[in-house]
Amino acid sequence: MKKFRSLKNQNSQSGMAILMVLFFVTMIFFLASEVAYESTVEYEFSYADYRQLKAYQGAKSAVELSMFRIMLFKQAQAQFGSQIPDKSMLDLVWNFPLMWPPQLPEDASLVSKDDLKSVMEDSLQDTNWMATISAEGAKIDLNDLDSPSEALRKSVQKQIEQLIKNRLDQEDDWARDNRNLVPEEIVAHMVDYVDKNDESLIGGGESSYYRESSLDSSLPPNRMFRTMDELYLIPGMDSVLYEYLSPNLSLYGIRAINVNAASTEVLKSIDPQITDELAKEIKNRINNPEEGPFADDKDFESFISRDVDINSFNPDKIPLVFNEEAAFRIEVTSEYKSYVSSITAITYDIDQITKSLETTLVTEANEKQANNNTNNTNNNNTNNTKANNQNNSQNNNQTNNNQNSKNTAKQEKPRLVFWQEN
Ligand SMILES: [Ca+2]
Repeated sequence: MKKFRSLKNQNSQSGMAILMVLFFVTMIFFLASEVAYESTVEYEFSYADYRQLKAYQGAKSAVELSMFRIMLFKQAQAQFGSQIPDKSMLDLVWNFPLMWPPQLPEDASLVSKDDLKSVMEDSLQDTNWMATISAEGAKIDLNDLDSPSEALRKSVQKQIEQLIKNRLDQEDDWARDNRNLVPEEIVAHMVDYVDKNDESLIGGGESSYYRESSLDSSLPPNRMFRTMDELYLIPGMDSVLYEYLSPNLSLYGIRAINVNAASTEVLKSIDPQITDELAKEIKNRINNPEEGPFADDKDFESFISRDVDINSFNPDKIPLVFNEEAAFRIEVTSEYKSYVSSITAITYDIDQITKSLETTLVTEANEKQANNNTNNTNNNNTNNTKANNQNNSQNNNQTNNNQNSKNTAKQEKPRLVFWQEN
């Protein structure tokens, strides 16, 4: 009986042990599957992060490469600019779009294809990207509405007015919907937005035009535009006008217009004498490989003189430049396993732009001085000669300065003034 009881005890103990083992095994399976699930989820998440990061790093390296191309262009311009008959040849260093992996034309030789293959095999770059560089100086700088140069201030004002007038002429439906729109008034609000005073150009206090806006107490801010979207705050602005204006405007202009890179709309805004047809001819001439971009203002004027009265051309004295691009917009889109990253960056040659503005201001001061001299006329010819001599020597100094700056090779990386990631 005692033996039977101990056997029964033994049985129940081993039953308990089996239960315990089963319990632990189940627990371990449960924990293991949980951990496995957690790690799969974490792996998926980190793999997604990894792919996004790869796409982003691809975009960043494409921006670096684009900045390197701009630096090479500046160096080549400083070193060989004066020796090359056609300076625009150097533009090829920056202006063709670059993509990775590189695409060879169909008829490329087998050797080039093999070379490319071996380069790609050696490369650590496994993202696909496309990088374009465009001339930011081909756009009208909105912040020049408050430029220290009166000529530049007035000319930019006139240019934006002309842009809006051209739009009204071209788009009948839009003009019908906006028949009360006065281009001069909208541009006056833009000037009020940036100039330091509180008196509107079209009369009354500036803030009275912002009464309906919920931000009225702080508007206009009397400072430079910080983002293009601030244009939406301007009274009279709508999305149609914004979409039309913004591609032709910039916040990082070069205090002049680069004619060789300007859009049709910007060309037409220089002078109403430039029609759609003439703007098209100008673009054709620039893109024609046999003739190429305009070398200087003489070349440009002789080309347009067939259709335009040169004596009355560019009445607002908009500073025009031809081979002096100093601000570049870099746009990059990179892709890695369906993850996409885009970066827009703008580089700015502050020295060159400062010099360009300085030249405009000196010319303006000289012209004012010359006008004063003419008004004071003949009774003091000696003074006139003296003043003219002074002006000439100032001009000479200016020219020397410009030449010195051209001779100094730009070794440093271009300066970034704008960076946007998407
Ligand atoms: Ca103001």
